[in-house]
This record gives sequence, C-alpha cells and structure tokens, in this order.
Amino acid sequence: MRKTINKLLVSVIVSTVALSGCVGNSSLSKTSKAEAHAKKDSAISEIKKGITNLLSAAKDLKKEISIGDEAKIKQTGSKLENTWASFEDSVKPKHPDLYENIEKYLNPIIAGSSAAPLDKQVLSKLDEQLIQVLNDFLKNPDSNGKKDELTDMAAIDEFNAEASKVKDVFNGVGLTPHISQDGVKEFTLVAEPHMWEPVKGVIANAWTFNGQVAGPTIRVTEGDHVRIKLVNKLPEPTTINWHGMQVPNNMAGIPDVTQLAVEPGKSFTYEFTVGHPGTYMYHSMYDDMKQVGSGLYGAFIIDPRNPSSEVKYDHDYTMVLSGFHVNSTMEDEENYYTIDGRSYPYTQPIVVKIGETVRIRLINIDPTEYHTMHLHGMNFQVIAKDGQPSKDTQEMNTLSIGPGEMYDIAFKADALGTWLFQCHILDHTMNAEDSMHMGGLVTMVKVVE
Ligand SMILES: [Cu+2]
Repeated sequence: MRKTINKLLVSVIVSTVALSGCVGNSSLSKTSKAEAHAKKDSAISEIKKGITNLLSAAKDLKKEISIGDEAKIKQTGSKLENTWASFEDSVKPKHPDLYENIEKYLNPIIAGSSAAPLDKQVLSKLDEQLIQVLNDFLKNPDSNGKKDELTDMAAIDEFNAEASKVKDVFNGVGLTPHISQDGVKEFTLVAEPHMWEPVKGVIANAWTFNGQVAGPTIRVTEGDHVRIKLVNKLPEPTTINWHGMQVPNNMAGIPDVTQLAVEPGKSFTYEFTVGHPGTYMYHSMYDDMKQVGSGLYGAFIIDPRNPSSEVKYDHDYTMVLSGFHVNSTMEDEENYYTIDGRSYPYTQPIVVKIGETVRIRLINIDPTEYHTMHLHGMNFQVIAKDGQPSKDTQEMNTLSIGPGEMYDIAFKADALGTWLFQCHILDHTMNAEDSMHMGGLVTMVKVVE
C-alpha cells in the first residue's frame, strides 16, 4: 500500500512538471542511476569484506603453524573454515568463477587443518592467492557470464549501440529485405541469447531475434511473397508463429502440430504471401512462457498495396509491450516492463508538432499481463484491432490491451506540453522494487510549437 502511495506522489510530481512544459526526467534518471551504482557497490564491498576476513583468518592460521601449538592450529583452522562457510553461499550463485577459485585454494588447507597434517607450502601461498583472486574479481566483477550490471564505459557503449535498434522498431523502419531473383522478399531472423539493457546499467539475460528486443520489425506490402529464414542459435528448440496473419497451415509455426521444432544449430525457412494490411507480430511458439518472456518477438507490419486506401498520419509509431525478469525467475512477476525492450526513463519519447496527427501501433506480447494504456492531456481513437480496421469512432484516453492483442490508435496532438503515455497498472510503472521513481511502461509525448 505504501508503495502505491509513494508511486502516486511521484506520478503527481512528474505530471506537474510535465504540465509546466519542462522535460523533467534528468534528475529522476540521475537518482535511479546513482541508486543502481550504490547497490552494485554494496554487493562488491560485501565480497571484498568476505575475502578480507578470509585473508585475516589465513594469516592467523599461518602464525599458529609457525608457533607449533597443535590445539591452536586446529582452532584457527576451523575459524578459517567457518569464515568461508558463512560467506560461500552468497558467492556461489552469483559469481561461480570466484567461488571455484576460492574453493581451489582453500580446500587443501581446510582439509589439512582438520584431518591430515597441513601442507605449509600451500598455506604460505594462500594470502597471495586470495589477494590475486580478489584483484581479478575487482578488475572485472562480472566476468563469469552471469552479469548483473556492466561497468560504466562498457554499459554506455553497449546501451548506445542498442539505442538505434530500439529507435528503428519504434519508427517501424523494418529490416531491409534481400530481393531474390524470383522477386521474393527474403529476411533472416537469428534466435540467440544476448545481454540486453532495459535501462542503462541493468542487464537482462535476453533471448533475441538478431540481438535486439523487440526483434527487428518486418515491414512489407500487401500481396508480397516473403521467405523468412529462422536460424536457431538458442540452447533449445524454437519456432516462429506469425500472429494474426493468414498463413498456410504448415507455416504457422506450432511445434509438433504444424512442424517439428527447429533444433539448436538448425534452421527453417517460412514462406508465404502476406494478406490483409495491418499491424501484426511474430513470436516464438516453443517453450513460449520462457522464450517470449525473454524477448523472442517483433512487429510485423503490412502496408496496403494502394496507399490511398487508408488514412495517412503525420507520424506512425510502433510500441511492442512486454517485460523482463531481471535477477528473478519466470514464476515471479516481471520486474522491468518494457516498450520496445526499454523501461522508462529509457523508453523512446514521441516528439510532434502541435496539430500533427499520430498513429501508434500497440502490440502486447507480454506473456501474462494486461496493460491499461493511458494518454494524458488528449483523447485517441482505436482505428484498428488485430490488423482489421475499426468502425468504432469512440473517443477515449485509456485502452485495455491483453496479451496477444494489437490495437492501432490515433490522435491529433492538439495540446502543447510534455505529456505521459503510460500503463495505469501502477506496479507496471516502476523498475524492480523502486516505488519512488517512475519506470516501466511509461513514455513521454512532447507536443511542441
Ligand atoms: Cu501494464
């Protein structure tokens, strides 16, 4: 409850700033970044403290061995053992390499202290070895393949490289097809694990198409013939379903029903003619709670053969809604809700001139969650649902969108200022347990002169 109250207060503050026309998110992002750093620093200093305690216990043991009192040697030996016992459980799951290194050096000594005579040579090297282990760890605390957070420079470089991909999805740019000799538009989607940052400095172990979340937009024209090669570089089988599109049954991507799943290291080519224009999506259909929940999805847009057959908008955006589990399991609720793989404040803002018209293609591929997408300051209309034009002209500002649903909405930007477009389920608008700052399914709509 308290969480919600804090959340509301922050929401009110941000909205007020937005109304006065300021950008207003830089102080928020600085604060959350500082907090992320503090969290990371405290995790590292815990490990430093643990290894320092080990070092001091090892030195005590060494001293007692040089004196030669068997009882005291046994005593300090078991102190070393207990020091490691109190500390190893916090190291093992997060830093397996570090755990193995410490075990390697400590085991002969701990075994020796309680059973066989101590190998003094081994012990004499222990402090040096522990210092080495600690230094290696501090130089690259995330080198064990289970990174939580990258170091600053690496994180910034990687994040910036990813930013352009997110922008492409947001603008519905789409993969450039290779046109085959028979005029077929050919695409390749490589399913592969890839570290992805929903917000700067926070790493999700994503499964991606072509190394990005959402996967690249496929944008083609009504009546096009397409050939899409799926290459599986995942550690388990996969398939692709063309969600909402009318494809031949053997191209539907349903494992064990319409095709055998594509094994790791293998590929499969989907081929079909695209039908009705509209907003659709593609997603993994195998082990989908995990695979879709890890990022295996993307937008599929079919433009009409005759462009004048649909209303033209000044802006045409795509938002693929989902989320990540960062340092939590698939059984937990997602803790980073995303638009095109990014959580606020790192979602892509909409910037439009007053009086311009905007179309947003909303795709909800969250494995489990409804979202209530709410636009501040203006009303919108649903112009299509699941790729089919809507005849309803109802004005609204909040739209419920369930998993697997696709809505195209449109509005005229007739109110100056910086507004929010957000999910109104309030724990979908915070990152991890941070109830004090806005996060997750929020973006800005900036209407300028
Ligand atoms: Cu939501």
